[in-house]
Amino acid sequence: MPILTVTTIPFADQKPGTSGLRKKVSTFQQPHYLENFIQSIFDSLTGYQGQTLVVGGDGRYYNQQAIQIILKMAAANGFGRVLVGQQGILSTPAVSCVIRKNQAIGGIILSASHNPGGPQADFGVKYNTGNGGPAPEPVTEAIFARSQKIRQYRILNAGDVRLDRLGTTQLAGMEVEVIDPVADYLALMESLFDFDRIHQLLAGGYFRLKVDAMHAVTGPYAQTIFEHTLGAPAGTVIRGIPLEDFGGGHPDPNLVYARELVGHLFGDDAPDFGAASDGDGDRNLILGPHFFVTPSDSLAVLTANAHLVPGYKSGLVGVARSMPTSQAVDRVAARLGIACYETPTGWKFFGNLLDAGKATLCGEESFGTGSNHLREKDGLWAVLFWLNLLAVRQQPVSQIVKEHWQRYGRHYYSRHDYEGVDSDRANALIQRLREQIPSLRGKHFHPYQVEYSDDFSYSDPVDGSVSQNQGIRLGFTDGSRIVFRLSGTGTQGATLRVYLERYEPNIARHNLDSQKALADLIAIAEEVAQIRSLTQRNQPTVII
Ligand code: VG1
Ligand code: CO
Repeated sequence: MPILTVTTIPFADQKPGTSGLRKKVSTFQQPHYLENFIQSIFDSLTGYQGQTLVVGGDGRYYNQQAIQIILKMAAANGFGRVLVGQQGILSTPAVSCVIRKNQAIGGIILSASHNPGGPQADFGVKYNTGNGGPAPEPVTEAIFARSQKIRQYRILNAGDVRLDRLGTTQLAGMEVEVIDPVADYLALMESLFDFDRIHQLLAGGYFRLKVDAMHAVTGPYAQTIFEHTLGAPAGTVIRGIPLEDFGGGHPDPNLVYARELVGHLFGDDAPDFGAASDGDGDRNLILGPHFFVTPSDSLAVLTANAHLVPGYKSGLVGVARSMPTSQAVDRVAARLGIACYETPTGWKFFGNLLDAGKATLCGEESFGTGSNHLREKDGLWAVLFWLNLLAVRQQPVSQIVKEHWQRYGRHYYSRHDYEGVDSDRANALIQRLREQIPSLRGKHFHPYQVEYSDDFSYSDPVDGSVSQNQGIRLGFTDGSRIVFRLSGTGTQGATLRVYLERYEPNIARHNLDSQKALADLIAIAEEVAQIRSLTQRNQPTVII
């Protein structure tokens, strides 16, 4: 089979964002576009000859075509073996798991995560390194730099590889092994959680679970784990079949996009526990009957209860959260006497802390939670962690969270997203805020006073790398915060995210509606940032 060396020219826009390169499908379908980016990944690696690569995706439109291109390029570039999920399916946490288990040099995940799929929608490519985690910034910068100079790529002139059957085939001297996407991941989960106890809970007939896989990658994982292994009845998993366009939905597990599940949990005869995952299976939504657990609270509750779960009963070395995530987990860490790290948004910043043994649990306000079992956030892991807690504590979700607030105080939290804003306007808003930073310090906004304001900068405690301009923070003297930043995962215009947090120690005031509890801070955010006039939007597109 001949190896072709194809002449190409760079595309200017191949800079990875918060989580990989995300563009419209039509952008990826341009001649040479995907090939340039893949060759840029390979060119920025050293010593990949003969090594193992893991490839899989969330099942969205163009997943299988992209995998065929990658297999032929990997063979032409001299990789020794590629492990690929059956039908091209591998969730992001499963890729992390398979890389680690097989000591692969890295993995390529075809996903735009929570972004919609289909011919008119989005596609994405993420590269994960040998530790199983998202490529850190120096690596993504090297890939981008390479993409700006690329002049040729190598690809095999060969027919497609069958991805529907398990087993090994040869592609010009490279082994292609089609693997069961679920098996290794299930084994890892069994090693962390008390499956017998969760089985008793789910098969007992009195506890009802509903899991919304949103027609994305988690369907086969959730069905195997909950229905076939843990005894939950058939029908527990809804929207369980991965579809190329996610059934027209938006696979973002929040109260807006997981509408059907929310309907069940907030309806009459609500199940005892509800959960949803995003497109590539790395995020989670946790619901009890008529009760929503914010992701920031979820991280704090898991940290406080980790000793009840087999995989974590010997203790946590530390925790880490992204900067905009609420400080609820900080209070738990302080009480446990363990370190708490604050990183920029994006899972890639947790990798060094996990590798260095400085953190056990990590989380983000954007419905991502995970631990040192992998180097990715992990949606079903979080669901299993909660089910393990529920099986041990035998209390409703709301009671567990309310008792947590009683012990630690409540962090009211919300994020307001303004999606699809004109990029120039969004950049001008952030620039204007940046200029105001010095003059905001000490300023009074009744009843709050600004204690600090800055543009968050992170120095990695392991490798010393510095990441600047990670979000404008306004911190108030009572611990409340407002954070402004622009999303790095969108494909159209800009998304402004405004994060709001207020601490309430008084138990008598723990049952307010979040938006009401945060009303003063919402007004301050508007006053300081002039969101309405500068974005020309009267209200957020999404409030979570
Ligand atoms: C968003 C979230 C961030 C998350 C990232 C990737 O990034 O805020 O917390 O890590 O998505 O998640 P941004 O830059 O749009 O705010 V995933 O599951 O979409 O790969
Ligand atoms: Co995701």
